[in-house]
Amino acid sequence: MTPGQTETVAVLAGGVGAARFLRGLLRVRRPTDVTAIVNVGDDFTLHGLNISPDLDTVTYTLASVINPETGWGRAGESWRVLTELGRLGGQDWFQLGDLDLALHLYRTQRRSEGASLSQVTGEIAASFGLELTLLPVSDDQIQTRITPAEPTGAAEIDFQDYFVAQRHGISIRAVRFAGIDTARPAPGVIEALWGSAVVVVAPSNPFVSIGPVVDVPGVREVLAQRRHSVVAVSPIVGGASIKGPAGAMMTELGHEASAVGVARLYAEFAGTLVIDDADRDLAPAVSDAGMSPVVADTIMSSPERAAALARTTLEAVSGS
Ligand code: FO1
Repeated sequence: MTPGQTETVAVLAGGVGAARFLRGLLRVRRPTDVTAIVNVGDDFTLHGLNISPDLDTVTYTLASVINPETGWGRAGESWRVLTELGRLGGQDWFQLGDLDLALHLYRTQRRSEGASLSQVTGEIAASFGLELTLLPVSDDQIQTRITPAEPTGAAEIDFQDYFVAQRHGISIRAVRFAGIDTARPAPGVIEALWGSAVVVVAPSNPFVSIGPVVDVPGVREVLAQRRHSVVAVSPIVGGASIKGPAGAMMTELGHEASAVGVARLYAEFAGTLVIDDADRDLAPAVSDAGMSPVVADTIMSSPERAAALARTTLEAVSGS
């Protein structure tokens, strides 16, 4: 460890759960000591616009402009464009509000000028006054693709078709990240993973949020080499996910929907797992799966509770 490194934290992040964890973390760490490395497997193009839902959820949450009811999109949003689009018979299944649309227009324009996703992400974060380092895991395209359990005509569907259009209400058989084999970590990702005192795997969906981050070539390898200082927070509490389909997905993909199932997925690259008070009895089985369990309140119903969880998470591996 080098001087100045003791406080630094890298966080592997999906959307809503990770954003709330990061909001808590920024109460106990200086923003300039934090790097968030965010999933881009959910990214897609709609109306010709480049949309990066997880990056935007993290940005809006940390900028305190997030819609608190949905956990995505802007607070105080208006919907004039979407309403008119619906009247025209356009695609209105994915709710893009007027303020949110401005961000997608900006990102798309900058990308068409040749800016990378990480450059644009930095510009957007700075425009909101954010001081942490916010990075997409890769500037290359990675697309999460879902195979439904029952053939629906299409063998595979896009992630947002599964998640939003079908309200993740169908059983799935497989998840694949198209393009990931040749994707390169974005500038700064590997450096942050090596250079931070602690790496946190946020309480995000292990398959569709953390999967497309750790499967980018090079990422899992770095984590595995320093797994003693990698700590994950279980997104599964009492056998179900706090939000979204993670619990159902674990069962459908042949895993145990519990903190123990999470431990079996993460043990190769993370040494410690924070599990909820409600799962206290699972601590010995988490240990048997190869991760040191730490029991804490993981329900981030307020920024204060999220800050307490962040502090416990960091202490679990650094004693800080
Ligand atoms: N999720 C929904 O369930 N319905 C939506 O209409 C929707 C719109 C949307 C717009 C912008 C954005 O950044 C996110 C949005 N999300 C919506 C959330 C998002 O698609 C998913 O939560 C993530 O991709 C999963 O992490």
